[in-house]
Amino acid sequence: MHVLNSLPPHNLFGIEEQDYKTARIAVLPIPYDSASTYGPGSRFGPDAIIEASRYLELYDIDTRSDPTKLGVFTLEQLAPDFASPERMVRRISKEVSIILQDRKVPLLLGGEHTVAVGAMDALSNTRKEFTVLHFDAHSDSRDELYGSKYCHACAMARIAELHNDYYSIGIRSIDKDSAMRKSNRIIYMKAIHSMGIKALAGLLAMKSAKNVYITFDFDALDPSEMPSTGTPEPDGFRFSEVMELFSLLLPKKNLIGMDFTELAPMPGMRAPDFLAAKLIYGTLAYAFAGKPTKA
Ligand SMILES: [Mn+2]
Repeated sequence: MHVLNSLPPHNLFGIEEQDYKTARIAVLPIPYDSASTYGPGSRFGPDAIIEASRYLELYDIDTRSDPTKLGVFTLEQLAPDFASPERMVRRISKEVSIILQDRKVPLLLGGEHTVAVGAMDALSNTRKEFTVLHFDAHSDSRDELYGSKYCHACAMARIAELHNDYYSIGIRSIDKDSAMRKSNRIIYMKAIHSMGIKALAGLLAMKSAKNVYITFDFDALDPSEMPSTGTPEPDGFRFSEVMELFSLLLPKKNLIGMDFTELAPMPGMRAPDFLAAKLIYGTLAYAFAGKPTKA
């Protein structure tokens, strides 16, 4: 039965009629945060993003488009596996493989950053050439933490084992061993401040493959705009800087998948949840709807 005057349905962007068959983007909500160390709560992230996204204006001013017209289908939430993070990663990999076989672009809503490892496992099986663009305050490059190789602080170490074409962008917290390795795959926030967003876009456009995968930890953003993360770190990206970067970079690239992780919503605080939803919307607009219009 259809309720007259109902609120938007509870899916990403509150889309009235979802159709998996024709959808280009498949959204997989993963309420999983079992391996967090400092502040848990990112298991509530997918719900908070979806809730906020229902109230988003779907017309994007900058690209003069409505990216939901691509077809965005929100799948059921993936049940967490509490037995082991390794099994959870395998479960995610299986789901993402199905999405890829169905020729859709996976969009994962975390949950903690570990969920990205599952996506990477599935993508590396496709043998496609692609570059991972990793946005984060933390390098997440520890081999293990507290005896676990599958924790959120080890996500990039695992991803790098599966796929070594990646850039970690916006880093401002790193363990000594990882820093000493002096990887040219790490782009520190300090360097970004001095080169500026346009130069960063140029650098990434040049250095990355045509296909890109975005793994976006919300703590890449400055805590003043994005306080709702388990491990906030000062001096991050502004929302507008990320959008500018994506507007310059993504129209030149082919976005093959993405995950947005580590939003740990704070009760009563709606702005960060809304920002997260809008950032995802903007990513789709620039990646799929085309070039921004001149200001
Ligand atoms: Mn992080």
